[in-house]
Amino acid sequence: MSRLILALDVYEREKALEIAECTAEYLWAVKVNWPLIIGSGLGIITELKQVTGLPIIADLKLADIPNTNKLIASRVFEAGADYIIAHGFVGRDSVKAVMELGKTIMVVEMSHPGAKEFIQPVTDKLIEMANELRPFGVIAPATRPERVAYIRERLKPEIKILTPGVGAQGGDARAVLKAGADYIIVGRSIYASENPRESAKRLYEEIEEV
Ligand code: OMP
Repeated sequence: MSRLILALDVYEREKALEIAECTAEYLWAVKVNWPLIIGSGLGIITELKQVTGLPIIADLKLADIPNTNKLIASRVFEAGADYIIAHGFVGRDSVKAVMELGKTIMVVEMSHPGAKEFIQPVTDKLIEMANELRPFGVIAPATRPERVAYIRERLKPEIKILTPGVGAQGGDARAVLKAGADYIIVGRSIYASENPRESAKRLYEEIEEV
């Protein structure tokens, strides 16, 4: 099974469906973020599921009070999302509100340089929270394989690690999988390349034997 997740951060419905369809063979899942939802509406989740037959991850990075998280998550799961990404720093009640409705992925550390300011200092606490709540998985930075190894050592083995930051943000796919990631999340290196299908295939082959 593939360990590649496509971050489909385009606005346009047709473009999104076309890229998803031609890369699906090399993917484990498709991740939908705000740009696509803003550009094409929530129905794109349903359509992507039909076209690819793959799990859909709704990357909303929910970070609100439990009731608002619940109001948002219920509609997004209804639209066909298989997983929702939620922030952990808002507290366990907010994460639980999403987990009660469906499979959840919790952010424990982010991939951009600014993540060092506020998120990385509390990663240990977020790992503890994840170990207690047992979400499907956590988000950790492909840009810092040493942090992925650190998180893997402390996280319950059944909790998956999904890592964005490969390619456009500088992360190396093989290095982060060797450090303990279960999946890599890749956006621009696939959807903004000349040939998205070829780029997805190359990445798929690159990580096949890691
Ligand atoms: P590229 O940098 O274009 O490969 O896209 C990365 C994708 O992963 C985007 O959809 C980001 O919003 C997302 N992402 C990060 O880049 N860093 C994080 O720390 C967390 C995420 C995420 O939750 O997926």
